[in-house]
Amino acid sequence: MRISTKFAPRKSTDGQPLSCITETTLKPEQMLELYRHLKLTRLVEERLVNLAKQSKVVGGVFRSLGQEATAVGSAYALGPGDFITPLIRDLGAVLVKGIRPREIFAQYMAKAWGPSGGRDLNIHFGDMEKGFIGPISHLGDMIPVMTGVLLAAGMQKKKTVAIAYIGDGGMSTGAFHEGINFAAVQKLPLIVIAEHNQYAYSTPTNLQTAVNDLAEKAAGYAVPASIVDGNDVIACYEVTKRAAEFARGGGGPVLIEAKTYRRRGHAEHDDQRYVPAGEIEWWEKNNDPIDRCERYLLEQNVATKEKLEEITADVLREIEEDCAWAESSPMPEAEQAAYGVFDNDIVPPSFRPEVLKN
Ligand SMILES: Cc1ncc(C[n+]2csc(CCOP(=O)(O)OP(=O)(O)O)c2C)c(N)n1
Repeated sequence: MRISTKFAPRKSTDGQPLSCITETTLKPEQMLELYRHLKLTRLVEERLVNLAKQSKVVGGVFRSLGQEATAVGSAYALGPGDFITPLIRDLGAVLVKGIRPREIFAQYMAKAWGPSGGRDLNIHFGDMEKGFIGPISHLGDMIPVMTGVLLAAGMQKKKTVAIAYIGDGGMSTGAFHEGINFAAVQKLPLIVIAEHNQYAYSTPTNLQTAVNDLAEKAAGYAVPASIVDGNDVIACYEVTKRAAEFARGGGGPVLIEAKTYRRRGHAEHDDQRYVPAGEIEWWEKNNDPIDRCERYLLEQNVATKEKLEEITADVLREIEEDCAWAESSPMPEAEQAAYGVFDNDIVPPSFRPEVLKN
């Protein structure tokens, strides 16, 4: 089965860092929206790191530094009724789906007003109305879960498309293979975004799978595959948009391998001593998704430097406001702990997290 490389990383001829592909149907205002989401993702994560250093975060902080474009560009290609199930590395997709930074801050701090009311952490929550299925595991299990969601949607005659994100490590688990096989047999409209970010915790990809391109695995299930430059937000959008049209039209699942790089460790506690010297610095200097998007917007006269600064200032204002809101939330009361664990409907209104009350 052929792997499409139409949106795969291009080689730079002049040694200059690349910007983004120019073949796009996106309008200038949509490109600026993508840029805003990229900045929001990075700066929300930076704020989370600061909160962790102040001992305000419960549990680890997981970053998508250097690979934000994969989550943002792909999620942006979905319609409002479509679903995602993200990994901890896909905060960008969660924000694109309309989750507010205040929810993320409150959730990471295990506050009573967070979406899970302090019962779980980071992005371990969901929002069915916004099409966000909370992850139960990073390692493959969400592929069969999303397959079930799509099976149910099909039975209800809905034209729903869904993205399940998976890492290079997660793709070596049994759950991944069972899930994609079932989706292929049932011709379900599932888009699997395989984030090839080079490391699974501390294990480099070549030590846990023998294929060079994760896209090769799709052939085992007769699933069409594409390789995309995961650091080009426009390419990620375009390749996912095509996959969504194909899947919605009855073509069945699609696998997209996004070539990218994880610049931080598995979580902030990880000192990355297993990474060869100079590797992270190379990616930071030559292949940062936000730098590339900025260059593109300036080259294509979509925005001026001042406009981009204005967007960043607005993002920072939102973060400031939302972080203050989350910090002002109380911690959950002990007697609330058992409510909502199995069924949100039985949570008395006064016990519901502030963000879920309206
Ligand atoms: C059964 C199980 N074993 C181990 C872990 C710990 N764990 C969480 S993510 C992860 C590595 C995932 O790597 P990859 O799929 O490449 O995704 P990435 O973190 O690079 O985005 C590990 C070992 C877990 N959550 N569940």
